[in-house]
Amino acid sequence: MPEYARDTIVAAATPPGKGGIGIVRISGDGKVPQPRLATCATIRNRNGDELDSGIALYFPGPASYTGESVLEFHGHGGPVVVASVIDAAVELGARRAAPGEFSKRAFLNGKLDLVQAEAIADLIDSGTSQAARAALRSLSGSFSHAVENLQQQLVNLRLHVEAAIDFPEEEIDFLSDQDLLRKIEACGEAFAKLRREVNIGRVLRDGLQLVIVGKPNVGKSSLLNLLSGQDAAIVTEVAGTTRDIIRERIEIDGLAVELVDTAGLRENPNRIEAEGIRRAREALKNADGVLWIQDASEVETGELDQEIPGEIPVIILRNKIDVTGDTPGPLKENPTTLNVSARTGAGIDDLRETIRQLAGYQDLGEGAFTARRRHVDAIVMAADHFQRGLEALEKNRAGELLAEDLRLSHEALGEVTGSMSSDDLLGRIFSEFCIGK
Ligand SMILES: Nc1nc2c(ncn2[C@@H]2O[C@H](COP(=O)(O)OP(=O)(O)OP(=O)(O)O)[C@@H](O)[C@H]2O)c(=O)[nH]1
Ligand SMILES: [Mg+2]
Repeated sequence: MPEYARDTIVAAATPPGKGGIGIVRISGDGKVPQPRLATCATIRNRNGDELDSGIALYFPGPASYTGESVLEFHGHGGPVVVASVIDAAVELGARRAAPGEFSKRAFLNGKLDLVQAEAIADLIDSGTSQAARAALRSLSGSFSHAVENLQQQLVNLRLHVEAAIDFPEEEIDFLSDQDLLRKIEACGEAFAKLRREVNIGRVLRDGLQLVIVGKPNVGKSSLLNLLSGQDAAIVTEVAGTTRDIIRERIEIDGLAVELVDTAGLRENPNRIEAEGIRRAREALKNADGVLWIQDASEVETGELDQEIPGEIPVIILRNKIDVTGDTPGPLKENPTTLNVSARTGAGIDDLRETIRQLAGYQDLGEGAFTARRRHVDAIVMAADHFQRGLEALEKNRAGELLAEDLRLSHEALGEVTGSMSSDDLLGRIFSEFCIGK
């Protein structure tokens, strides 16, 4: 685990600006009031000049947020007062804390793992009540436990394999070892479950990014406007109206959704439209789902299929059914197809329901926790190593290769909780925190 300089740091723990109270937090060493007792205090600078009066709270380490001794001064919440208290602490030898430095110390002192530290930032940033609840669950360790359980399973599996390799004089047939096969199967299931949960967790944190695509004039911008309840995008009967990417954040039952309206995809566009189409393709790469709008009154040629990356779920919307007279709502599955009208709003409630299902989080109910893309990446990498190990076992009966892949898989999971982490990664994570947290 990386080391850090154990100097004393200071920062305002309350936001800049005016407020009822302003809290200055100091972490390090020093002479202090009675532990965990609100003590009336006057803050003076080195010359004895009075700066503010309020309450001092002392948390002796290691039972504190950072794991070090922490002193908090709760004074008046004005930017000048707070700054003068911080200046006085700096005069006395404290250093101004970098963003997230208190949380980073908490991590380095083993008070929190990385997932929990990130959950603090996510809780502060959460945009919906669902996201806040899920961040709290990550903070309380639900996510970390799931990762650690899987790591433990991988270790058991590896011990099993290595014990077998250690007796090379015996002919080992891994594939007929029922106990081993059971352990492998359990790991595979745990990976599948964790991947599902972490994908949902990422959507809860970042919102579901839905990209609206289709040919020009099919009603993409009309749908964006309808779902967002705003006149966000220009709608005209001219094909090729939208050129820029237009993003609107909406909420469906506590689920944050970012709708992305794009230029209609077609052959031989003019130059401006061509740039819009390039951007539409770019947006598709980061999509969690695609709303593919078709004109119900026209025959769809289906060439858009090639534009949409294979693994992204697609909802096909046959729009303008007010013209064709089709029945609104679900038409078929695989791919999910719905009849709608962006003009009358017919079938739009069914669309909302379909989007909710796409996010999948209601299946998890109270179990959902927040996750970040870096967690998803690490878990996918761990699952890939595991898979590769299994293939080696099946193809070459190579226990050694499996053991090595299990080790790599375990290591990749360690990046999630931070048991394996670099200074670089920590720097990136904590620099996104606010100062004073
Ligand atoms: N009758 C009917 N007309 C619709 C419906 N949805 C959109 N339109 C009309 O279709 C035309 C094109 O709508 P837009 O929302 O601009 O379509 P678009 O797909 O964003 O078009 P581009 O930005 O040019 O690619 C407009 O005249 C809309 O009023 C619908 O459900 N029913
Ligand atoms: Mg448009």
